[in-house]
Amino acid sequence: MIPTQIVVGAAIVRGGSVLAAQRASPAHLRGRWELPGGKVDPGETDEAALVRECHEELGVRIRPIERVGPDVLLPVRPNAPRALLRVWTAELTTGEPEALEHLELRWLTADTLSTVDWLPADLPFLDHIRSRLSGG
Ligand code: DCM
Repeated sequence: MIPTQIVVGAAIVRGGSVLAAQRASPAHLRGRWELPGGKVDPGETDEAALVRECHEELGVRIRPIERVGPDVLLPVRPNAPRALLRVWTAELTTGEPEALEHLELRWLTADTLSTVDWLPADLPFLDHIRSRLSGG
């Protein structure tokens, strides 16, 4: 059986905003926006991967709060395993996010959440995130 690669994303919420990050690479994703995160390593829990990826990409410590939305199938790439995106809301515990691996970071409110060009796999999570930003 071919294993499924799990990819995790963090909806880091502060006040009424969520942090969006603009990808630098690979070339076909450059300029698109995502919830920061990445691949879960073998033997690693989803939450540990979320904490590790946010430290590597943003230089901060976060605390995952709760899973939001479904498992979303990532677009299939040639010769790549099936991959699913899972998202958690999270809060910052230490540090101020820096774009260590991204082109730009932006704090988006419920009203501005749809103003950036999100990766397609992140789109199904936006309504869940918006309702939390609106206090729902
Ligand atoms: N990915 C995504 N949305 C996210 C995070 C990642 O669609 N919020 C995708 C982009 C890559 C794959 O998952 O195709 C692995 O991400 P990374 O390259 O960051 O490890």
